Amino acid sequence: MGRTLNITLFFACLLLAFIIEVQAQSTSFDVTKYGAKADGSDISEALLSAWKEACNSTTPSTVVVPQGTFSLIQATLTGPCKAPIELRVQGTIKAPEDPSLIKEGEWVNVQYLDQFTLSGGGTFDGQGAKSWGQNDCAKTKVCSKLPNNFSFGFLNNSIVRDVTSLNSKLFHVNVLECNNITFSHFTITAPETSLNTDGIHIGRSNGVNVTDSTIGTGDDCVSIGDGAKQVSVTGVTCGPGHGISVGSLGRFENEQPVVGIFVRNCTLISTQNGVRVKTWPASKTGSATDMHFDDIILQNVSNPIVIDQEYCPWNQCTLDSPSRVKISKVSFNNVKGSSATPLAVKLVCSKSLPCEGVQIGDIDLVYTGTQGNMTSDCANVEPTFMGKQNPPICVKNGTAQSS
Ligand SMILES: *[C@@H]1O[C@H](CO)[C@@H](O)[C@H](O)[C@H]1NC(C)=O
Ligand SMILES: *[C@@H]1O[C@H](CO)[C@@H](O)[C@H](O)[C@H]1NC(C)=O
Ligand SMILES: *[C@@H]1O[C@H](CO)[C@@H](O)[C@H](O)[C@H]1NC(C)=O
Ligand SMILES: *[C@@H]1O[C@H](CO)[C@@H](O)[C@H](O)[C@H]1NC(C)=O
Ligand SMILES: *[C@@H]1O[C@H](CO)[C@@H](O)[C@H](O)[C@H]1NC(C)=O
Ligand SMILES: *[C@@H]1O[C@H](CO)[C@@H](O)[C@H](O)[C@H]1NC(C)=O
Ligand SMILES: *[C@@H]1O[C@H](CO)[C@@H](O)[C@H](O)[C@H]1NC(C)=O
Ligand SMILES: *[C@@H]1O[C@H](CO)[C@@H](O)[C@H](O)[C@H]1NC(C)=O
Ligand SMILES: CC(=O)N[C@H]1CO[C@H](CO)[C@@H](O)[C@@H]1O
Repeated sequence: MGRTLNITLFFACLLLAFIIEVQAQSTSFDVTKYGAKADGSDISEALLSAWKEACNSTTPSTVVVPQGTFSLIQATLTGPCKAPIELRVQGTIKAPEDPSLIKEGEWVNVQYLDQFTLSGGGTFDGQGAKSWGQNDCAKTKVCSKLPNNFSFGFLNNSIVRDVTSLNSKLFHVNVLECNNITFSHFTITAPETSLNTDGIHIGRSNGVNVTDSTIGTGDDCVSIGDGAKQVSVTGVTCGPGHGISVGSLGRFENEQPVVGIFVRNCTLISTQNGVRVKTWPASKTGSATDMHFDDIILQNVSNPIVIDQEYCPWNQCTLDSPSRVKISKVSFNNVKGSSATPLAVKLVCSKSLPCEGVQIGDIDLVYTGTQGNMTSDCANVEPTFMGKQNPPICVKNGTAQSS
């Protein structure tokens, strides 16, 4: 009996040792062995060669960009690969200053992979400062084709951690058609004046977590587009920028529903909005449901809590007909901090499809300015209330207003 156990134990240990050995044996592919030099010359080819060999490896592999500053014109890293693959960036990778050099789509494209990891503590520098000047597409509707920093497309079970994205030319990160992807300890930095540099944009994906990250940018911190399902944003600090947004929705035909958005324990500092759901008026049909905003701290935020179904920046649309995007099951709970404008809460829903199942829990805001008392603006919504609200929300008398 004891002997059998011993033998079993022996084999178990052997197996464990073997597993540990295999895991540790991630084969390393260093780009400098493929001709990459930290001297300003383009490493596109070296990176691609290292990637192709790593991707063909039948055991887990790691492509390493070591310490140093490397120049990269463009990279498209495509799978499927034969085993899990990691891109470990320890140094800094710089984009060309001139955006016209980036020919096909995004600057760094990672696509069609299962078990991909991006890590290493390094920095991707989009060198966007020059592009922002050229890009006034928010105002003019004419969006020049500037590249995003990153596109993560068609990835399953993947992780992006411990990297920094600096000064992207357009969106920092575009997440499209991914299943189970986590961004953790991810840092995004760009100035408030950089137009349309959304931090992380998530669309048509199922299972996206953004945790313990810091995002400062000129547009939305995290924006959640159509077809986003089961998205968790936790422990994220935003600012400057436009806050955490679902939408805008309803602008295009055949948008997929948004389902299951959980924004928890986030801090927004000096952002234009706090937590927001926005849809276009006179819109195409769509829906957004099961969206929850809990434990949010706001400092000097201009519009702390927003549902806006008349979202129409720069007068690009008419307000004649209402939004046809149905919003339901939304909750705001334990939201506290300071509002930089007196209109602290705006819940303006569609006349043709009023919001349903809106729950308001504890809201504790203070207005830091001098233009009167804090107010709320409500339309086509009848929230249920729990706990305490300051300002009072959707009450016709008292300090709050309703339109
Ligand atoms: C991929 O690896 C196999 C061995 O596992 C090798 O025979 C083949 O040539 C490699 N293909 C490429 C494109 O490197
Ligand atoms: C990702 O998962 C989807 C859904 O299961 C599957 O269709 C697709 O082939 C997977 N992609 C990769 C690269 O494994
Ligand atoms: C995503 O993760 C869930 C839970 O771990 C798993 O059941 C599902 O198969 C994963 N999706 C893909 C496409 O791998
Ligand atoms: C995201 O976080 C939630 C809650 O912490 C967890 O249930 C889920 O499995 C996570 N998804 C991924 C893709 O890691
Ligand atoms: C909330 O997020 C902060 C980071 O902003 C983190 O330090 C803290 O542990 C988180 N708290 C909980 C309860 O998750
Ligand atoms: C408040 O936020 C605005 C941006 O909306 C910023 O310009 C201003 O400096 C901030 N004030 C403080 C005291 O942080
Ligand atoms: C602000 O609220 C206080 C107390 O509710 C009220 O006395 C005062 O008139 C209000 N001020 C303005 C400008 O509405
Ligand atoms: C609300 O105010 C209006 C006039 O401003 C008044 O007629 C009405 O009785 C008030 N309702 C309540 C519930 O105080
Ligand atoms: C150059 C390019 O492909 N830009 C795309 C970046 O991502 C945005 C949003 O997903 C697209 O609208 C652009 O076409």
